Amino acid sequence: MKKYFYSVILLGFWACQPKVAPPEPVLPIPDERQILWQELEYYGFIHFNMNTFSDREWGFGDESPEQFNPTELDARQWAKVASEAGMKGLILTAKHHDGFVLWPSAYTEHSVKNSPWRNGEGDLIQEFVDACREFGLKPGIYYSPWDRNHPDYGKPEYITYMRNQLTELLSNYGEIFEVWFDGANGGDGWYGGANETLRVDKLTYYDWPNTHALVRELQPNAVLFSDAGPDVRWVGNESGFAYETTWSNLFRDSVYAGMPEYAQEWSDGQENGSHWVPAETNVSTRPGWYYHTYEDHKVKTLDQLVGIYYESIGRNTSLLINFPVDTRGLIHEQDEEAVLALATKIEEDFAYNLLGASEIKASSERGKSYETDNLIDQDYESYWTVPDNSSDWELTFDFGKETTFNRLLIQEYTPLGQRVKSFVLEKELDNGWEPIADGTTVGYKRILRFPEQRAERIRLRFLDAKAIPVISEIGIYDAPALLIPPKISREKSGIVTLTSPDEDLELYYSLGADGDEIPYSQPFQIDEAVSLTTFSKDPGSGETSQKSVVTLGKSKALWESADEKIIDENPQTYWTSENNSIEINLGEELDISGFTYYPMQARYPSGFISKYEFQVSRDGKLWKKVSEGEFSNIQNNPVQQEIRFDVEKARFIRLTAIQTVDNQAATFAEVGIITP
Ligand code: FUL
Repeated sequence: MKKYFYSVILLGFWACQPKVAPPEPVLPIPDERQILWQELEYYGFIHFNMNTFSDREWGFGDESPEQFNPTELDARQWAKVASEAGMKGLILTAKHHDGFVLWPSAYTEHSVKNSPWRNGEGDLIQEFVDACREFGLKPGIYYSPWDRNHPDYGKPEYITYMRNQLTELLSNYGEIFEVWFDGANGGDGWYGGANETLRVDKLTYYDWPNTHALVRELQPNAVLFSDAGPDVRWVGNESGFAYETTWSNLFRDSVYAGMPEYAQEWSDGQENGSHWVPAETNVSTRPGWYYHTYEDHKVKTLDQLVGIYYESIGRNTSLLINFPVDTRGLIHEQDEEAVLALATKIEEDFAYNLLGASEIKASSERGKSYETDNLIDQDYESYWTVPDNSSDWELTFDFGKETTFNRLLIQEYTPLGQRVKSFVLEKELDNGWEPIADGTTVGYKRILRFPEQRAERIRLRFLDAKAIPVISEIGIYDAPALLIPPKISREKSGIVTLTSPDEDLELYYSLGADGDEIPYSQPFQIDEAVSLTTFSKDPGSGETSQKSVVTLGKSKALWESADEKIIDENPQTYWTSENNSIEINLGEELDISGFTYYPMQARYPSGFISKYEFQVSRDGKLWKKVSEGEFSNIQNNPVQQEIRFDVEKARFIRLTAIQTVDNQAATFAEVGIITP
């Protein structure tokens, strides 16, 4: 009898706690190492190697180990800055395209062991991993498959060399969280003295399946990065943004590292992609990846970095921000200041989830384990979802009082696959609901920014998905406004206009290093080259934005060329030259010490100049070649290129494309001169 009694109680208890099965996964899903990686979200890149000393972006491979000589190298400083900036890991360029290696490899003489640094006794990979571990960061390794130094590059022997080096890197320094394989190959190089152009078949030459298997064997927990994954893929640009629709799914077998069409066709993933290969957004604090003194004033501003944060982490990718470590061997003070300011701002933006104080109602609940409380418990593992086959995917949040907000954050529970295809956030008005913001994919994290709203009740509706939504976290925030410097635009005539997204702000500018601060009221004329400092001020609080400093060249008022678009001061317009060359009449004889070339700015650009020749003339008849060379890395990073030379007198200039990246006719968005 007693036994029966207990059984009834147990049965009753069981009946009150109905076990509801979790939703079926929607394939593909991440594996364990990808799940751990995605939680890192934010980590740093260190570009520091031979290029730091040769002042290049892509070394040719003929550099001497003697050149590598940092004076105050301190990997602990890198790790300290990265951890204070909220990063969870750091990836170091162990070997870049010039082939120089930062550890005493047994397989090459082109290494720190033959450099003056630490009298040839140094091992920078060791110093780097020790520093990372001391500051709680995960260390990662960048290794360039393209090697412009090695005599065997292009032959099967080089693959053995590459694997020997990877074995050193991945066996001797403890756990590595990410191995970063670069897809670049620009062709020519020193190659042990052969000085030739070698283009390998990127699909087959590196025998990726076996190279990947080696990495897996030596570092089973590391994720492998390349355009094609297999674990993490490139976002397709080096400007720091992902696309509004970003799937972690990819038809991986159709992609290989360095394939020319990758950026245009594959980088945003595919809804029905066969494999889970999430994207990583990589971007530098400056235009270049390596340190150049001439970019000291081009460190990204706070509003640029904040934009990058929202358009990368906020669009279902991780964020890898690069530090171009300087010739001392330190992260430059300005880059440090920039990333710390970003960390403070992001902390402010997400300081308080307003949904914590709201009453949440879901139109349909799946059962106790999947209730709406899970959405705000800051535990990614717990989630809210609805019964199978339910198509009622709506959540209402009641703040209980009028509340101000301007951010929405959503996280899908990706171990069950990426599902959401579209959603809308609405607020309640007296006569119904009004949309505030909408989006397409969500993935690991999606953040929307919108103008300040006030409402007592809001609702989030998932409109379309591959299967029932499974949502880990939702946040509504009220991020404080960011005071940003004015936007500067200039006309060919030299007229400069300052604009601000916020009409209430006062704008100021000054000319030259010690110019007076002038309140901006109307466009002003600048004829001669000068540095222009601008900032905004909130008249209410008296607070000012960061100062922005730009160098403006001599005005182009007198200039003439085949097409105005080359010289209209607007890099968004461009001109295509069928003979790959443009001439500009400067209208007067000037001393010039360099030129600038802005490549075409578009999602699908063409005709970037990769090899150039630059000539000057005083009379338009007799021409003198003053510079020739390559625009390294222009394909991945199409920022303004600056070339300097000894002062020349010129009234006419001619820029010729000897080669373009895609062999199409050369395009020119803007061309300018540098004056001494
Ligand atoms: C590119 C390289 O060519 C650049 O030099 C840099 O290392 C960047 C992160 O990747 O493909």
